[in-house]
Amino acid sequence: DFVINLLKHPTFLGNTYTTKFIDTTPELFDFRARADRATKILTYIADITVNGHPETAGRPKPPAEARKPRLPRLRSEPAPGTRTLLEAQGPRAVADWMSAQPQLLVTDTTMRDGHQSLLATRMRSIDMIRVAPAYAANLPQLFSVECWGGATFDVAYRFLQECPWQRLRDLRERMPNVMTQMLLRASNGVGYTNYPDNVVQSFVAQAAKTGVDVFRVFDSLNWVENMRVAMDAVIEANKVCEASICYTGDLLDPARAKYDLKYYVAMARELQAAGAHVLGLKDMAGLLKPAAARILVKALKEEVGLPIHFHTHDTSGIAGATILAAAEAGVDAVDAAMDAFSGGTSQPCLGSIVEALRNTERDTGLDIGAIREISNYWEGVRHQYRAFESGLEAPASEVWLHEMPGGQFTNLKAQARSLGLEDRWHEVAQTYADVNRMFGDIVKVTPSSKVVGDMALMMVAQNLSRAQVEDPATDVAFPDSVVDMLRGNLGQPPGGWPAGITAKVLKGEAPSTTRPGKHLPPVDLEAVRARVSADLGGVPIDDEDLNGYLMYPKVFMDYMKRHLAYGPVRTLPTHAYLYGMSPGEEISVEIDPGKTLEIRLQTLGETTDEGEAKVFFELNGQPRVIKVPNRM
Ligand code: BTN
Ligand code: 3PY
Ligand code: ZN
Repeated sequence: DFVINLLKHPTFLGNTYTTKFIDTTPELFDFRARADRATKILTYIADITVNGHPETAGRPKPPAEARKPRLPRLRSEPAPGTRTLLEAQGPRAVADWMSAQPQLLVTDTTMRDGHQSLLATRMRSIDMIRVAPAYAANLPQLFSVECWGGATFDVAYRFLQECPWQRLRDLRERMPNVMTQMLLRASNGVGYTNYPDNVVQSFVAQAAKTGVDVFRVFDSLNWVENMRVAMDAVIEANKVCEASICYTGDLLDPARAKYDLKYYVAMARELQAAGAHVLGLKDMAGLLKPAAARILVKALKEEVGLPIHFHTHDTSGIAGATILAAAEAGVDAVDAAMDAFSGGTSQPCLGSIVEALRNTERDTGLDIGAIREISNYWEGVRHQYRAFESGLEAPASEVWLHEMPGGQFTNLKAQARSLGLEDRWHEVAQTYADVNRMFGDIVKVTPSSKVVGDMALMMVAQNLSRAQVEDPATDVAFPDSVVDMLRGNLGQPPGGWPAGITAKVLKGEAPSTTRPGKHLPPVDLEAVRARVSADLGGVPIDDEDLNGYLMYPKVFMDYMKRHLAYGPVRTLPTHAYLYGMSPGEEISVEIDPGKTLEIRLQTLGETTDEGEAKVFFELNGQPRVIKVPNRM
């Protein structure tokens, strides 16, 4: 029957989301798998209408007027842009073109880091796809649109019940002239652990094929050795390899000598030698100060000669100043988020950067009117996700204490809240800094940042100080992620792992110091494909699915099982997806190109003694009744 209780299971912002009920009751899906797609979608709407979406329960609601963000009008046919150049002349030509431009080139991060950093990565594909033609038509001078990778891959399957590959395909089709960009965690792919080399290679090849043009590749410990497999795969695919230095520490602070100018220049040279087309300068926490940016950008330009693409976060509130300083020092491209998705833990404000540089040597040439229209659309979109706002109210210089990446900050705060540690947040921040020093002062970015966060939360929860943790006489149960990292499974930081803490965590086991991918046996891709297909009752598994499974086996399987039950829910408007419908409301749902469902919710019926609620719809003018369990 219909008594499926997925909505009752706990969902967390972290990686602990499970769908046990599905796993333990697979036969429930046989019934729904046979239902047609319209029935599946109606069932989803009915269920959300009656029971609410688990992720919005108890969270603030969007304002009533926020249902229909207004799309900009298309000003012209898409003019040739960076993608046109890449397709015609290849990635080296793109890099040379970048270096030759006087204007500051701009990447819009709204569709990836913007919502990853402000809305826990919850933006749905439909909200991106609808506005993509406006980017192509009205902002063809953008360097790129960052719209894929990082946490978006996992969250799409896990929380949004949609296929990340389809998002990419749809965006690519609607933005044929501007380069798409993704964030790739090198050997960690878009996951939290090192994958076998052939999995990384397969993933990159598929991403290139489906539609990624620029790959920003980084390693969470700045270990170039661990970046080569991913970089080579990008180069092999003839796409732009933007190999990145992660910025940490403080260039101007003699007490943080580990990450000094020499360190960054040497790493940049290594990346250049490894074949990078563009040098990424990835300041994931927003730590680079304006004066340091001037020195660093100038040195990298002089010593390396690759075009430089600068990425930062505005957690401190002064990242805009750093961008302007970097622009003065000759940086070639910068990241910014559309105004409505900027500031705070996200990127600095795109429109304001454009205005600040207008009529200067670095004038971006972007149309501010077009930016405002697109940002107004994003403003309406953001309102719909009010349930996922972090409530961060002001800039915080504390970022220079803890050095948390913008994408981790709100997540860790939510994790702290779920552990009852919210009122001890400043202790968490201090402990995060202590843990960093205990691990030898490392780069903190996914996944190394998650390890530091896990350790810090554990210490605050158990009232453990760094001294106690390091004391061989105190017994400490270290989080699995810490054991894994000190075993060498994320790779090596500059200078290696500190011997004392490593010995204590590993209890004498010898750590590995070689590249993890060297020991991981290759995966038999076709065998995996056959097994996954069989486990799903013979559903065909295409290359995109296979690569999704390889990154996140369990998340992918759970997604597929829900997909068989609920159909293409990605096509629902966001308000209906998150809140269901109200009596009298009508929506259009394009489940396939040209195949549109007109759905009207008539009334909500009573709940029977068996606990089933009847929901009365009109589907393309025909009455339909759907029964769902009332769990409220
Ligand atoms: C999530 O839980 O965050 C995403 C999965 C949504 C599952 C949907 S919610 C409505 C429908 N009824 C269920 O019991 N599960 C699906
Ligand atoms: C990610 O890896 O998702 C990041 O955003 C790192 O900055
Ligand atoms: Zn970022």
